[in-house]
Amino acid sequence: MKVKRYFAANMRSALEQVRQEQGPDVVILSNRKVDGGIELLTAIGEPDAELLEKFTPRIVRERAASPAPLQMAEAPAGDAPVAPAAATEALWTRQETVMQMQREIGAIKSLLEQQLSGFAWHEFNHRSPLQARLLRVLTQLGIAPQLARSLVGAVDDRREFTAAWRQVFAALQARLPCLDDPVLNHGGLVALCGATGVGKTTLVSKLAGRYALAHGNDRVALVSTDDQRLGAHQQLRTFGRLVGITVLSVQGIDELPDTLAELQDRDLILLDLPGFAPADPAFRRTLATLARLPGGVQTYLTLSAGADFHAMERVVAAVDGLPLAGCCLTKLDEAATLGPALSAVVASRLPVAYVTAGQQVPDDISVATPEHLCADLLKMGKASPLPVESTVLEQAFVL
Ligand SMILES: Nc1nc2c(ncn2[C@@H]2O[C@H](COP(=O)(O)OP(=O)(O)OP(=O)(O)O)[C@@H](O)[C@H]2O)c(=O)[nH]1
Ligand SMILES: [Mg+2]
Repeated sequence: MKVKRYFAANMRSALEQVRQEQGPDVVILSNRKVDGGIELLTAIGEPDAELLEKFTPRIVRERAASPAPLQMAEAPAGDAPVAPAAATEALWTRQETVMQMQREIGAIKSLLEQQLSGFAWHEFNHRSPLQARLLRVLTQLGIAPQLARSLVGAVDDRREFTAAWRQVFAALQARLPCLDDPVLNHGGLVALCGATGVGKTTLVSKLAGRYALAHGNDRVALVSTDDQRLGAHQQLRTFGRLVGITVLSVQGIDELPDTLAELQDRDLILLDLPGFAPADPAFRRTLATLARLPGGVQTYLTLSAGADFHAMERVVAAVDGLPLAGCCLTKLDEAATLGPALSAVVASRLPVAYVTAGQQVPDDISVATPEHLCADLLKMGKASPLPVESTVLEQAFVL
């Protein structure tokens, strides 16, 4: 009995391939969707006793021993030879074995992919040395592979390195639009959302403090909607008492309209939201409810620059399609590199409003500009360049 793997763009052509090569007696062990198409595992030939024993599912043996009848793959009685039909059913139902084979095939596949990406990277180095060098520098700065490749892809390989680097740098700046101090300049109803602990409450406090300094304490109010974290309301109330800013709290987002009605005379109302895990459906629900508030709310996504790119990518995916006004980057002082955060910002397509680099309220906040973001990226990259392993570059190249 011979096991073989087939790959095709869709099920129809996969089956056609199998039929042409192996005829009608072939057994399909498994089918699954893989990148770019369908993968089939087939078996053909005389039933192999050892293989059959291996493939015969435990469930069949257990059911044969119990009174429960089994329609699909009844174990053969006595010493009767295994009928091809029974073998076929057994092969179909032997999930554990098939899964083991799939795992092994997967391991071989990723080994092959690794080797191929190694070849591809060496080929690329040889063919486009300038682009390869630029890709290496961007990777050292922590720029995510997809963004690095798209920035480098636009460079003419005949350029001299410094000119090419300037082009890449300018292209990165152009992909980081920023907002000109929207909260201080326009006031309104503003909310900060994001994952837990990224610095939302600290940032709303900084924004409230700055607004109070510029326009007066009585022009601004804070509303704590965080009924998740113990002491969250209290934390904001204590801050409000210290600096003389009104702080109200609600027990749920549904109470907001009544509370906001009490604050109609304020030019700026800041909402402190609870932190959410990106996969939590309450995250999107809360933002959708906020978007329906009368008068509209400007919601900013808060990203901690200290988080890794994949964590930020998940948050960005979770807010996809929601009407956000922009984003803010926090904890720049804690981050070793700004590359992952800037890559997440580009992926989010959200303009950046503010950045924070310290815990001091209200001082440690500044208005974001593309020039400052890119200058910080370089400064941090020079201070602690990321080690660039060749496998990282090879993988970046194939992504
Ligand atoms: N180093 C540094 N720490 C910060 C910064 N911003 C906030 N923090 C600290 O990060 C911690 C969490 O800040 P919070 O503002 O409570 O974070 P949060 O997003 O409101 O947290 P949850 O409400 O629990 O989701 C606090 O210790 C802050 O002082 C920053 O820019 N730099
Ligand atoms: Mg908070």
